[in-house]
Amino acid sequence: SHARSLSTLSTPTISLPVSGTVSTKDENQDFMSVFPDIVRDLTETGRHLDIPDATKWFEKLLQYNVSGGKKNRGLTVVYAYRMLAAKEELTPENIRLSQIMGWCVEMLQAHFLVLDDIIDGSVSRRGQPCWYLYKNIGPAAINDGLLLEQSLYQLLRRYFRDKPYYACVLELFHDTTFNTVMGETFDILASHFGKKQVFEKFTMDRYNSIAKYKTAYYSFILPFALSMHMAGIMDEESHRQAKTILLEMGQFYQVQDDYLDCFGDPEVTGKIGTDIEDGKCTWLAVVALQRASPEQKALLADCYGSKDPEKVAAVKELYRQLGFHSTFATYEDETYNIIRTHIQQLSCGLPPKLFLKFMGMLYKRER
Ligand code: DMA
Ligand code: MG
Ligand code: MG
Repeated sequence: SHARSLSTLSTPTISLPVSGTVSTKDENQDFMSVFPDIVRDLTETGRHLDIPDATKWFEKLLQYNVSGGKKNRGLTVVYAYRMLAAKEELTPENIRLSQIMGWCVEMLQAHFLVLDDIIDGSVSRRGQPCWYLYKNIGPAAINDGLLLEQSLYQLLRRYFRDKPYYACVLELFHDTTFNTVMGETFDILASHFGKKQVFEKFTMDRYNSIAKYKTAYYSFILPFALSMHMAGIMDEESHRQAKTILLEMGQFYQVQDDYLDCFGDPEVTGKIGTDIEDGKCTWLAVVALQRASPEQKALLADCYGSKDPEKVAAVKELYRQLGFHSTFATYEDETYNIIRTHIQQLSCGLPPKLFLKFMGMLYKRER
């Protein structure tokens, strides 16, 4: 077995992170410096050289979609690995492997985003047009989403097939993808995309399930679980305790995402919100329905899920009237404190400091 005692966890010195990210500038640059090699691995290593147009397209796809985000999910893998692995395991080769694993998570994310933006009819992502709008690719971008997904498995095989944790990691990626896609399904079924309102589905329970499946698994549980496997931490109790906290963090993160969709600054978030237009079951919509008077509910029924800019503005105005700026601020403070308390109650030997660091990064995020 590759399990080892958690009492031997090393505690690296922590330098100050760049604001809004999980890592220091150096760690970020280190991580970025691996990306060109990954692109080369996927596009130049003797494969598909007989179909050069496709290879060229693939390279553009990777450049456009994989490396331009906050990279928090990928950096999480590296950061957590550094903190969890035994000191003697922290060789340059192993750190590099954790960076490649981090890029695999970023590729999974790129794959979801390319497809999610088609589904949601979004226009911008990470400060540039959504990929399906690039050169008017349109629905052909579905194929590109599949390409991004498959490339991560090519990388995993290339770098990890001889590792004892290879099978676990493959299963993790597959299960995570399944959960995320089921989450997108549940999200889509609760939205109405121009159909008549079905507000009965807008409950907090449903909302929490959407956030759990579409966001928490791939954004939080996956990166931590990968680093734990790489560090040889296999015991179920540690994975269970980590998962409980990471689910809470994922839901917290999605509430923020919903708030930023409506009230964030697109210059900072890099994306223009579409949740009201799409009639999404968001945290804002669920809370608004809990509080709305009959007249306000009628306004929502009329305006929510419409592409008409005046109706969208009316919904935002209603959110303001219902006091959403302070409701959200209170939610954010309270939830931040609750999750911190749960982190401090970890009893399996995983270092609370690791999780607290991520909470600090999420709190009051603007992008
Ligand atoms: C995104 O949910 C979920 C996945 C799996 C990408 P979302 O549509 O709220 O995300 P965004 O606001 O980034 O489009
Ligand atoms: Mg979306
Ligand atoms: Mg969103």
